[in-house]
Amino acid sequence: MGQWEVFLSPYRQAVDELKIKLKGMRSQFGIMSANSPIEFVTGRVKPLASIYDKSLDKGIPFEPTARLGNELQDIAGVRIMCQFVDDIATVTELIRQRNDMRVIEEKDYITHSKPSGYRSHHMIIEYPVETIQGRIVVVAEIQIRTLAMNFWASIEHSMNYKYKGIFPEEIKNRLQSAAEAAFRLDEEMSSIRSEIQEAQAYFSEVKEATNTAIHKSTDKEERDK
Ligand code: 0O2
Ligand code: 0O2
Repeated sequence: MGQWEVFLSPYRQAVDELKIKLKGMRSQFGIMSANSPIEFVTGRVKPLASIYDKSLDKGIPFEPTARLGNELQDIAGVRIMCQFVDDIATVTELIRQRNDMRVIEEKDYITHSKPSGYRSHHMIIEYPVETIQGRIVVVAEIQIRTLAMNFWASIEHSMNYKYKGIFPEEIKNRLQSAAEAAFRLDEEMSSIRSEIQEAQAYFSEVKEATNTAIHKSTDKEERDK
């Protein structure tokens, strides 16, 4: 196994474990028949080419060392998507209260959006992974954002590839106004939150009742055969 594979292996384990744990929070809300503040969770280990670019930007030697792991805080990254802006505070509080990770820094790009228009709440955590060589504490980044913020960030991220971060003025302005439009959408959705959640609860009750009815009728058919 190459040096980079050995270096990245605890980060891969951290991403896999964090995804399971955060998705687990979502199912726990489901079991309690409560609306989940988590809509979905994704995660990735930063590709080597991006680690290379970022280490160059930050002036850190591109070597698989503890320094690189501590200074590039998003080698392990998970992203939590929420339906409503208020859910972000609920999720951050749930993460702060956990005993299996330690929050070392938070960046509130929701109150203070980036000049690009980017909004998200970032939490930098220390997360211990148990390996055959003992415990390794890795630094990981959790990004928490609404579906609308995620939509904007995904589009802007892919355009960044095309323009390599240097957008023509017109595109830059349009992206900034699109970010504001996404935020207004979040505010509109928040204002009808209770109606939306009632409809969602009704929808899942109907779905569950239909599933139960289908199970009962197929079980009966099986028995009658
Ligand atoms: P399910 O069956 O959709 O409920 P993975 O290893 O597959 O769990 P990975 O490799 O990070 O995760 O995949 P990806 O594509 O990043 O997506 C992770 C989860 O986010 C998957 O759900 C996707 O279905 C879900 N997802 C991605 N985009 C959207 C979206 O726009 N809306 C919603 N609601 N979900 C999305 P699960 O949990 O793996 O399984
Ligand atoms: P990718 O491709 O998403 O993995 P700093 O605090 O400035 O020293 P850093 O790590 O640059 O360090 O911090 P920042 O800006 O808090 O978080 C970086 C990550 O946030 C980025 O990762 C993006 O995922 C996201 N992000 C930050 N600003 C923007 C933005 O303007 N647009 C979009 N789409 N995403 C943003 P990377 O490294 O870009 O990589």
